[in-house]
Amino acid sequence: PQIQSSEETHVFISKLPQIPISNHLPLHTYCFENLAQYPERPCLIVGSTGKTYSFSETHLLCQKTAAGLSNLGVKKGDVIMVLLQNCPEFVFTFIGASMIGAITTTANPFYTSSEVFKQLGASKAKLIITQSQYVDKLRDPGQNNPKLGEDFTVITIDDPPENCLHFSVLSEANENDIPSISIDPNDPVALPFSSGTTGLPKGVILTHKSLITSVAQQVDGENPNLYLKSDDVVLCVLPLFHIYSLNSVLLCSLRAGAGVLLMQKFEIGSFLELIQRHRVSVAAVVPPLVLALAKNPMVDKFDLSSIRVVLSGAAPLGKELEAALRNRVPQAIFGQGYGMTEAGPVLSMSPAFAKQPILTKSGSCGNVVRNAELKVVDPESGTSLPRNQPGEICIRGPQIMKGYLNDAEATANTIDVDGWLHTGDIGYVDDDDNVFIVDRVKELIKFKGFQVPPAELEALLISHPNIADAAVVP
Ligand code: 4UU
Repeated sequence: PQIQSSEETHVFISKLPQIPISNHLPLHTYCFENLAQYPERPCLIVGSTGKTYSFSETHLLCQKTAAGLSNLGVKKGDVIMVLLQNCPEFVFTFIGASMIGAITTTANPFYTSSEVFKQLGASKAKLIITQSQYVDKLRDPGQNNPKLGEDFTVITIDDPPENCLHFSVLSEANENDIPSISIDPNDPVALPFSSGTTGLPKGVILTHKSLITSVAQQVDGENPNLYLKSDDVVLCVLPLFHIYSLNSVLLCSLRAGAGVLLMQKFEIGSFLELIQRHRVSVAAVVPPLVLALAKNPMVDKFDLSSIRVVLSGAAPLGKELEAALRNRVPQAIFGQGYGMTEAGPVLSMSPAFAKQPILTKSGSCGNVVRNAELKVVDPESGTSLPRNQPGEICIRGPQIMKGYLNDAEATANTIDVDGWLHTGDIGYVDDDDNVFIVDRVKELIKFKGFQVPPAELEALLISHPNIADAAVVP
């Protein structure tokens, strides 16, 4: 490969100035840092019941859950698994775990039993928080799988089935029982799983520092890139077990003092009804939801005038669909965010969401976030490319993952010696600093924004006795 001096490297940074970031704090302290300004404002709103938790109630329940986890023997550095649809207990558990220095691995409740056990084994979680309807998946251990009640404990947020505990063991604990521990900014706090650029899903180590940095890059500063206000109601229909919703919806809203409307699943009728009833102002969506909003005839029957921001991400969005959506919710600012679990996750976001908005071009994923560097490299030679030339997007900054869990090789293949994380996405930066994604060089397939690692399908296919070999491509 051609050798480049650093002067020749084309590095792109945000148009917004750098900001000081409080990434020395523990994540929960950072998220609730401004609690005293809005203790009684709604923090979590449960879509299905209308039940609302204020910021102070939410904070107290996180503390109680922290104490409850500690009472059950969860210690600093331990991993717990959250296998839940969106609900308040997800939030109490994730933040509560952070308060005792524990790490949450989030998993999709629709996973098959073997998918859950793979993640359980890799993360070594000893405690699972779930719903009773998913417990059967946890009872069917293969020969070498850990056993419910012996090797791991299960807590359900509803009526606990046999050998399981009820969530009240956590939420009714005494908050004074929280052990005093010290948290280093580089301690892990979240362990989502992602296949990255190749192979099977791996644990992605996100530290207190990485998540605080990513949230701050979005919502902090005099002119936040994603301006959220304490009177905003932010739609949380995307699953919190995926980093997009966990970070850009939940953590950003907690930090900014905005309310979060929790929806368990997407169903067009209740979705529209809840937006109307709770006057949702910020909607974080994925392209299939943009499609529903843009094309479903039911949309006309509801008042969506409260929506001021629509953020789409996790998969490419065509210009035609974007235009159709703009016609449907003309008062809203529309833009994209570009994220990747390993990147903390946000690489770029539309500056149209900023307090002082800058308009972006249709089809773009916005500008690189502040306090970070982005470059585009030739995938063959590794040399960095100037504006308007597509290549592999790389990102560097304190927000990116620490590495993959127990996989130094995959980590080294993703984050190079200079600290650049290679995304496996092909894109370019135009003359106005807009990032455009045009292709993907990694194996990953995306379905509705969810990862489908081809290696996983191949392994499943070749486990069939009549299949000698298989290759899965998008
Ligand atoms: C084209 O999808 C995500 C995270 C998305 C996200 C997070 C916070 C979006 C907005 C936000 O605010 O993570 P993963 O790990 O599931 O998938 C990462 C991959 C990327 O590498 C890219 O291939 O998903 C694809 N992707 C996109 N592609 C993500 N966002 C976009 C996008 N356009 N806007």
